[in-house]
Amino acid sequence: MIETWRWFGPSDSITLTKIKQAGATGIVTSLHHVPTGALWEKEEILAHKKMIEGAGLTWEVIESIPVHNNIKTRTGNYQTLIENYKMSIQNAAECGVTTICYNFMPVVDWTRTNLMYRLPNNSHALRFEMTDFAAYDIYVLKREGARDCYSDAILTKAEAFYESLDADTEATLEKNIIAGLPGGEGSYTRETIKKAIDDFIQLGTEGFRANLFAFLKDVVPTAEKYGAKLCIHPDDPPFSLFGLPRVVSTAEDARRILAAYPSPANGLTMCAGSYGARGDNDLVSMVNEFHSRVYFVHLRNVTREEDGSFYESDHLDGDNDMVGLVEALLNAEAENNIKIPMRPDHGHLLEDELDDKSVKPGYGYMGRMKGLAELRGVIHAVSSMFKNK
Ligand code: DNO
Repeated sequence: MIETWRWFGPSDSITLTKIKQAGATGIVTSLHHVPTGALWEKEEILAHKKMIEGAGLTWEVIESIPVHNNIKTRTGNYQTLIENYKMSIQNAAECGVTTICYNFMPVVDWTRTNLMYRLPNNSHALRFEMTDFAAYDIYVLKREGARDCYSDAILTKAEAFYESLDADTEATLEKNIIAGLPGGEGSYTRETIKKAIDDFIQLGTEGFRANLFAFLKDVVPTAEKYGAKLCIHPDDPPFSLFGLPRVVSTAEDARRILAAYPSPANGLTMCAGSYGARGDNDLVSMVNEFHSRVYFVHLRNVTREEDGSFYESDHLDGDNDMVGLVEALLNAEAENNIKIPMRPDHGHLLEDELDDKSVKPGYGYMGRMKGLAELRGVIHAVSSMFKNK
């Protein structure tokens, strides 16, 4: 596997030098300064690549070329945006960056309710708490029909939680949910998110899926022609939020995406933490089934709770079988004669960085370095067991 690290560009306080010292050889990044929907110019791509290579690293994966909401809903200027997307793929591939991650989540990108969930050892993790989300949806956003989306048990807890909520905590909860997290798309106010939810909700699940498949039909031929590999990132979390349709949450969703446009250019990102937030997604069997089309991996673990809530555990802890997953990925590499870029996805906020305001939620240095080191150990151990077989 290729050890990579997500870098947010020249303004990232975790510099390329630090990344190299953490032991990663590859970079995962995007042109974060280019607005969603705009064309990625070759000059910009090459300038970014030069910085990375100047530090002795390689640009392994673009995460992401974001897909504009108008493409997801197929409204407004979506045809122009698709032309830009195709040209961006071509430009990236012609500059030698061929693995492109993207997502097709409606309205909000990855979502958490609590960015400072204290663990027993006093480090902090990211958490999605169903009760808090429901309280926001029902009582703060006051979305029509919101109550129908939750169980009676959650409704009762959400009401009590909302009653106990002070203004500051409510503002933080709102910011966490709708203002956008690092590397995520979409930042909303209460008014703009309501409008976006209305636009997407009326598509329904199959309508939204049809839009994803139409997008694949639009862009996969370009990727194929220029030797690029698209890899769709799953929904995070992998279940409906705000009553919105979700189409990249389960093994069956992934199966349908690959079948919708069977081409080596149409692949998957195995985000272990996203797919793994559902107990019915067996990550090992998913990698075994989709092995030739997994082009990028996020290695992260979660501890799930009964009601759908979860928090991000240590990389080797939690409910997903990380060692089994690494073994399946190494098998996939051997079988297809490829190297798959992996990145330690997120990390806990540790004492040393607690007061550092430049640290992005989930993307500190220490926590990710710890994750990478642990995962590196697993990769080495499992690989050497392969060799000794
Ligand atoms: C969160 C990330 C997401 C991801 C995008 C992919 O940490 O996994 O922001 O990059 O959803 O398009």
